[in-house]
Amino acid sequence: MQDINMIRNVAILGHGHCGKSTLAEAMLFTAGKIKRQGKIDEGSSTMDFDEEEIRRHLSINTSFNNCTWNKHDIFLVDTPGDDNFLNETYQAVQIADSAVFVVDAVIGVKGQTIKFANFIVEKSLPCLLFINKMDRERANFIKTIDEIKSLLPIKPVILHLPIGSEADFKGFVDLASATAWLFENGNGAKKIDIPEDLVDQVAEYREKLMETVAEFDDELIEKFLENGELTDAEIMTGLQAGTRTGSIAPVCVGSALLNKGIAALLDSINNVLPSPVMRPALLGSHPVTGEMEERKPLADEHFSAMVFKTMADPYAGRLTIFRVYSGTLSGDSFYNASKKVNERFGQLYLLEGKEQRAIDMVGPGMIVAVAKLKETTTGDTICDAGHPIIYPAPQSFEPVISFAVHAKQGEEEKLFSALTRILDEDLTLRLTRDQQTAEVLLSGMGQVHLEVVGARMKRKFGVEMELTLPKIAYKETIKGTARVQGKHKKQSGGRGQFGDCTIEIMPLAHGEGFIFEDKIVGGVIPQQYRPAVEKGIQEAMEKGVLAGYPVVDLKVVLVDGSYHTVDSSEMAFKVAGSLAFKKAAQEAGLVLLEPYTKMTIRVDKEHVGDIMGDLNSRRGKVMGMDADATHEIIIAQVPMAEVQSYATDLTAMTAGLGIFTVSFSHYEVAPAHIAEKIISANAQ
Ligand SMILES: Nc1nc2c(ncn2[C@@H]2O[C@H](COP(=O)(O)OP(=O)(O)OP(=O)(O)O)[C@@H](O)[C@H]2O)c(=O)[nH]1
Ligand SMILES: [Mg+2]
Repeated sequence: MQDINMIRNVAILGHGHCGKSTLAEAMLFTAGKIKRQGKIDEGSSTMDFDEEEIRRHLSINTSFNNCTWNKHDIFLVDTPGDDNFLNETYQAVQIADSAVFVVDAVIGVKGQTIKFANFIVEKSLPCLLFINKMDRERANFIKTIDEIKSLLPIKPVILHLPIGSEADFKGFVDLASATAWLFENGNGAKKIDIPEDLVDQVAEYREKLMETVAEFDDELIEKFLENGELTDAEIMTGLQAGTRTGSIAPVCVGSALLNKGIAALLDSINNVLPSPVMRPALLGSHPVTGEMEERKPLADEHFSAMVFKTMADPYAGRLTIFRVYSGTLSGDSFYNASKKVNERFGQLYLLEGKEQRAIDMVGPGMIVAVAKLKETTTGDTICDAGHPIIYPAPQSFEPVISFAVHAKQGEEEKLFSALTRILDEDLTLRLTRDQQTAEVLLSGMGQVHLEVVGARMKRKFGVEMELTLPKIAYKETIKGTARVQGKHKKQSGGRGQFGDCTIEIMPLAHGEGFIFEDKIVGGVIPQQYRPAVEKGIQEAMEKGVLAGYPVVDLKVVLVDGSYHTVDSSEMAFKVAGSLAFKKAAQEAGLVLLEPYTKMTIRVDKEHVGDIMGDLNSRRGKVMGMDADATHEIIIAQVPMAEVQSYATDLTAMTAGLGIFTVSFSHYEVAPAHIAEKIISANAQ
């Protein structure tokens, strides 16, 4: 078991396409873990190995790898930057000890950048900033730093100052040691004198660095105020203290694609970011007594770990991935405190891109996989049987978009069994059945998310699914009251049919359903036929009168009728009931009810006006406003029909910054012009 002080567990985060996977690749290559630096654009990346990732040139799943740099074991967690896979990123933030936050020097800070920076702050993750793509045209280091300062809840402090930019990006000055480095072919760098034209700037930024880091240590601040200087070692002490408390984020620079600045970044990971031991002890509860307990991130603590991901591996079967928080695990079983069972396991693995490496023992800070567990699922705490503990499961996002799923003829069963297995892997997917429309709905984080699920099922299980916008479950109800006679009479030779009933109908409050009251006196309709009347009414209600949607929330009173000793039958009374109902509903007047969703939309102040205006144009009603530390939260009720593509629309309106949740709220009468459209569409 290696020294835990030498472990770094780092999530790589940042805006979509900013170069996270390329950076992971460059780090693995620089550290000698891989022989060749693969490329996203050539589909040869170690971290984006999934077929869909290769096809789409983006990360879909969090992927894992590790390398050794200067005797430190660095565990890398490469997260997706696209909103469709937001939950993967969110889970990663919850199990990492620190982050490398990548910002693209060309596009700077965008909505999504802010969103991920908020994750880091929310979870108190110490982080380094890496300004990437310095080699690209229009790369602008200082502008990017200014944007970070003004837009992100992270305080940057420049550690590496670039030498040159765009095609001329050739090195950096390490401000902590006041040394300049020129990139060489391969991954090395050569020490040079600080270029003439940078001398003043270096002095200025080094002074800023000292001033900033001195704050985090009483001794340092005293020394700095007295001497106006700190030694290199003192700068490092202050830098570590400030970074590990999340107060500052040291800035490194480079080009992941050209493998420039990567060795220096790895050095900074080792020198500045915390080991698992430096992270706070984790709090959980005893599964039986419920009492709070804590586990220190030490090897000689009782074993505890959090299962944060489950995935289907084509070779290894179901892989369960967990992060160890305390103690060590070897042998062949652990206790699953969440499920209250002992579970046996086989080989322990480290995940290395698409490959797995067998290991014998694991300890704090490590991200580990085991295959083919029976009981354990995502969110479970696994631990030492003698010292059980349950940690709060990582938080997940709720799905925000739903599509109707259709199978190919005859493949329904195959499709749904495949979907069930995919659901096991992906906690942001939901499969539900809409009772009214009889459609099966697949809900997820975005359209691309669901398309990827489709592609994955086709590849893994050889089954195809088609997704369509779901039908909206409108309903109908009545406005007034009516008293109507329904008579069904047929005489065509032989035995005829005769049923006759008079009903009164009246509206009930929303959500009250259907009430049937039998007020027949003197047996004008014999007892045995009366349930048939009710049945006929209910069938007519289900079929709808106005536009084919079920009629709800009304009361029917059966008040009168007549019968024929020979020709009456249950069937005839059912028809009479149905006729009476249709006529009565029309007389009472019908309206269309439409489903409303409840939405909470979290955006920055700047976008609140736009979002409100847009909600208004979607016939939404703002029910209230709230705010958290950094954002405004709009709570609204909006017709379901108006927000079927809200995930895409909100991303467009807020440049990716907005987050929302959506759930069913209630039914409301649709305005006449909307109802007319729906009715005429259904009449065609
Ligand atoms: N010029 C240049 N291009 C880069 C650099 N780093 C990444 N790229 C390119 O940027 C694109 C996106 O790179 P990825 O590594 O997939 O970015 P990512 O952040 O992992 O993307 P997602 O995981 O999809 O969010 C690819 O075309 C890379 O080749 C860089 O330092 N310089
Ligand atoms: Mg990626």
